[in-house]
Amino acid sequence: MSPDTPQSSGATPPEWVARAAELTAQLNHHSYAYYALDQPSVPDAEYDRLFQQLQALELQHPELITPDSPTQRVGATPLPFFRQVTHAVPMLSLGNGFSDEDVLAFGKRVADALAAAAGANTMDGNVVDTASAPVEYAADLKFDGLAINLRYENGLLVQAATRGDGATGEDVTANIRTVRAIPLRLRGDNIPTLLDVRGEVLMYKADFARLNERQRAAGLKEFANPRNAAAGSLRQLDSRITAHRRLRFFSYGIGLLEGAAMPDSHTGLMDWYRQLGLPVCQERALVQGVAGLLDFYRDIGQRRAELPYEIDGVVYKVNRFDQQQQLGFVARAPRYALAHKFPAEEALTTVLDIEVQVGRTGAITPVARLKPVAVGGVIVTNATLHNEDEVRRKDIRIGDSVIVRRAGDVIPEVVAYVPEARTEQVREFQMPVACPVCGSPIVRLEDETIARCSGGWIKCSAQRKGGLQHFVSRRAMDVDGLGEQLIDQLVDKNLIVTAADLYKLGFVALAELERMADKSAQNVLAALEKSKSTTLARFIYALGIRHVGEATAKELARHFGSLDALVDASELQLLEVADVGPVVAQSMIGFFTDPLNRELLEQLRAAGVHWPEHAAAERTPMPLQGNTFVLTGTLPNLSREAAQARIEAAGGKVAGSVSKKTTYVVAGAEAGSKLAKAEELGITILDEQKLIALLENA
Ligand code: I6G
Repeated sequence: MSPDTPQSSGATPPEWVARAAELTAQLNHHSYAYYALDQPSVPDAEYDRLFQQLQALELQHPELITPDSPTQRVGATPLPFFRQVTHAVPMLSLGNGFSDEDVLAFGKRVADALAAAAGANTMDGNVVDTASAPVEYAADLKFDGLAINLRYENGLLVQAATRGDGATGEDVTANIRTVRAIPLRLRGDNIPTLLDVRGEVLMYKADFARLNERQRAAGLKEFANPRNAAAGSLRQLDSRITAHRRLRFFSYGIGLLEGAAMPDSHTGLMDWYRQLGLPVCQERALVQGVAGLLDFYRDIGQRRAELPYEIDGVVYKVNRFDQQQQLGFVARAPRYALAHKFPAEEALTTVLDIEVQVGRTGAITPVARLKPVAVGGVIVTNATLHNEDEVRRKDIRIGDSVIVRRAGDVIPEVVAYVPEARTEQVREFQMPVACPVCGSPIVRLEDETIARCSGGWIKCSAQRKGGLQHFVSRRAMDVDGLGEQLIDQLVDKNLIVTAADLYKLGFVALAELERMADKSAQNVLAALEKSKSTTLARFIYALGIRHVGEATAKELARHFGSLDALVDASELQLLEVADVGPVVAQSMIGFFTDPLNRELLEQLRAAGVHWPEHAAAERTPMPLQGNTFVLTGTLPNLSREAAQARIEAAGGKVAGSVSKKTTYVVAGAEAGSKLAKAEELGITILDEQKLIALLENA
């Protein structure tokens, strides 16, 4: 009988004991490779297959079950409450810094204190030169998660506790055991008899998005951010729920240690943790002096949005433990460490009103007017509420206290209201029945979430302005210097109605606009002239046809080769294009059969807008057609634009985010969350060399 297929119970055959041990070792190794080394060793399906084999063996022979068996992560029964745990060594908090000056002051305090300590140790007691060698610091990320203490006895995880007030926390062992990133048994030979590992439990952004998707589908409340989701998951009395929440863990500190030698530095400790199989974040650096700290802060700040998890700053620690000891503590924070915070990406403020904005396609977007608040270093006064359903789902009302979020370059959004702060005075938002700009009825089709102004661009100046802004935008006709305020003035003064009118503008009309110097007017005219020489793809995209984004426009240009062929295409011909489905095809037919749009095309061509054309029949075969690429990180030789151009020239598409539809992810140096997601989805990853080989062999 094969040990893979247990058939009967009774005395445990020795080969099954061996097989269970082997499966446990294999599964633990795969988890270690995935979470601690960040190098998945098998696809998820293979892990699941081995896991099921072990489960089957253990079911047949429960005596095979060991406390570190991967099958024993999830407990069967919910806890009645969390027990209190007193930390053997208090869990500290860190002093915070918010500016370069704070870091300089920290660096000076450290250098002075170390110099004084060195002086006290010299025979004559004179303070040594503080400016001699710069202090060596370990710089790490400050994760936006929850601090945890993991206790290992003789290598076995026996307890996990939250930080609580630093002295006493809650026993969350059952939940922590479900976190696959946390080893149930330490690896290697140098196993201490007792070790308290300090670190942070967190949720990756992609896992958070998936969790909220599931919550939404199940009609459950969504979590405001990954930190809340991680906290909510860890504070479950039923560990079976935690097990479905994909939490992660990074180690960064130590409490009690017995039965093994203490490393002599923070970086030494992190290296030892990695050998023990504990996950340690690799986005860290050993730097010299304050200049090194600030470089690290700036580098991480630039890449923050790309990281797969949220951080709220970076942490600096004097690297050598003997120096840490010399520096000691002030209040309950170590004098040898500093948390250098990034400007918060979330802030609390009040909704003063909810108004609606009209977009270029007539889409009506509710926008919260906010009491001004600093978020991510910028003062925010408006935040999008996306659509009417979102306002209802999040139950945001006028007068509410709300959490506002602004991450990277994205438009600020209202995340949630604060229930405890809600008063009787709040008012519900009412979707207007008429467009606030042109007065046309607002309509919402049955199967659409978006309500729209029915005025179209002829009646509605908001749609006109939006359409014109899109027409001149960088990825469309790329007219430099023609910004939102200029377009607003030109439309409001009735100087332009359609995009073709832009090319009829003269110097006098432009120079008479507010805040428009003669030189700027000349520049705008020159930019308009330059924009006349364009590509068919840009031109199609610039028209702002609903559902025709940049990628579809490129596909259409490639497929039809000329504007006339596209304008005259039937629905069936349009459907032949890779990117085009019935909705897009209908939208294009609607656009091109409208006589006003036909006239616009003629006027634009008459104004001199032109592009190279080729006959549809001349199209070359497209070897990478149907393949979607995502580019992440910096490639050694090819710029992002060059890589994209070569992929597209071979018929491939380049998308901005990784999904199940992605065929390849091209990863360069410092690739971030996209690479992690690709690995998670099992998508083929190419480096520059492999990409070039693929292009050349295509
Ligand atoms: O949030 C943290 C990130 C990294 C830390 C931390 C750390 O050390 C590298 N260290 C401590 C002591 C605390 N938080 C409280």
